[in-house]
Amino acid sequence: MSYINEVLELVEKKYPAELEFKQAVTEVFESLRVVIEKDEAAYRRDAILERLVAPDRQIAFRVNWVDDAGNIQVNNGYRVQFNNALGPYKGGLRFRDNVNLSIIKFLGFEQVFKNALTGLPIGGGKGGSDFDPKGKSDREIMAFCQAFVTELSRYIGADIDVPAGDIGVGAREIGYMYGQYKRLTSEFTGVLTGKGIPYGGSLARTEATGYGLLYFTDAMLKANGLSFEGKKVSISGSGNVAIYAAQKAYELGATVIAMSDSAGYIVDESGIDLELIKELKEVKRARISEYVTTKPGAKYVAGGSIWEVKVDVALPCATQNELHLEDAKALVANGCLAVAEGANMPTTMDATHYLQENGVLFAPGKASNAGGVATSQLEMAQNSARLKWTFEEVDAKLKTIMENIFKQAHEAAVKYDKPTDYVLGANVAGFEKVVEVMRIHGV
Ligand code: NDP
Ligand code: 2IT
Repeated sequence: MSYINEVLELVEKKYPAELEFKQAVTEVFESLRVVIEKDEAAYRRDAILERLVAPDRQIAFRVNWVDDAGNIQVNNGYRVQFNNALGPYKGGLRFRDNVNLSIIKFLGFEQVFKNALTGLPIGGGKGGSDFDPKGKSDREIMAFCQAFVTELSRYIGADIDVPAGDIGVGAREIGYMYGQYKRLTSEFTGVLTGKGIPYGGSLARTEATGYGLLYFTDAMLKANGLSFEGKKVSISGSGNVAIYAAQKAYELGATVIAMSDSAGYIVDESGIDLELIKELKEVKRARISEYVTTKPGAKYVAGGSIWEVKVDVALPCATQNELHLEDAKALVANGCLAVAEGANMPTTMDATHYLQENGVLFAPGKASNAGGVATSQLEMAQNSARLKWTFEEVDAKLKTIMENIFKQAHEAAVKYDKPTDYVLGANVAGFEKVVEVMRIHGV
């Protein structure tokens, strides 16, 4: 049996219930066949794939906190430190009711290759909790964040493991977690990124994932003789990544006509009013359905799939497995030119294959959404040097990093005779960097 199949079987046997983790491993390993099969004996001898699928360590802990009614609440907390070949573990924290070990492991596994693609010295990790921030008071959020970090603080550090935000974790949560970490340790270091600007955060980190997605996609479109100018765009989600993807899409001359949250989507053919979305989502923490009360010309569809909307470019920026085969068929039927992932693994494998087979340019998240973590590393660099770069400086570095990631994915795809297969290109380019250093470090 081929080495890749052997390790895929091993993963199936060891972790039968970890659906998302198995999906992420399968997707990466299928791309790696072209590389591994050229030199199978050496990869097998060094147990490279077995070592890549087993995190360095995975930490699971209990989080107790007290709600506003005085009741004790109990949640699960996780931090999976996946691989630190290239630098300290780095990756976000997700607070969402569906969080489990499989989701955190898939995110950590992806993060290893994503972080390698940035070219910056960061390893990969991920964490989070099944705590559901929806409907919680500000005090409850603070209480949870403090309890979570009280436990997490044992395992992290500016040179060990540096968490950041992800779904359900933004500037407010990072602020409460940083405050508690500081109280516990007396340290003022870059132990978390995505910090507020007044206490060590980097300018442009808030915008970075969305902007970076657009820089990558713009590079991909241009390499294929296309551009954003005059294009219609749909963006799923209306959180951090989606909002700043939309902002940069407008700057590049496109019109964003559809956005969503987990309850439904809106369509505004005249172009979504982004200031209104920011007010609803960043200030009021309201539902996207409220958009149509201010904009009666727009339409709200409860449930349903945003991918039914006819657009030139689709940007899934919400969550994993949100774009299915049926959605891919609808996009192709409507003449969509490109799909670029702002979220992690938003497109199912069969949907990805369908899009690629039907000539839709496809940007995999581990390449196209790497701008967030890249700018987190720029925040770490500023914290270590105890200085602050301007917005323009950080944004310029981000743009260069994203263009370089596109170049690496493109060149690796060309090398293996599949010039527009950026999934293959990104997986191979990230893998090669991590494996080179794993070998240097020995066992
Ligand atoms: P936010 O919490 O800011 O926003 C998440 C958005 O996605 C919300 O609009 C939310 O809607 C929606 N959403 C969440 N779950 C679902 C679901 N099951 N179905 C439909 N919509 C859903 O998170 P981010 O914007 O930070 O993250 C979005 C994605 O981008 C995630 O996959 C994350 O891993 C990825 N990512 C984030 C980075 C970052 O720097 N923040 C960096 C790289 C990737 P609702 O309000 O209804 O919950
Ligand atoms: O998925 C991701 O890359 C993130 N959530 C950002 C991680 C980070 O450390 O900034």
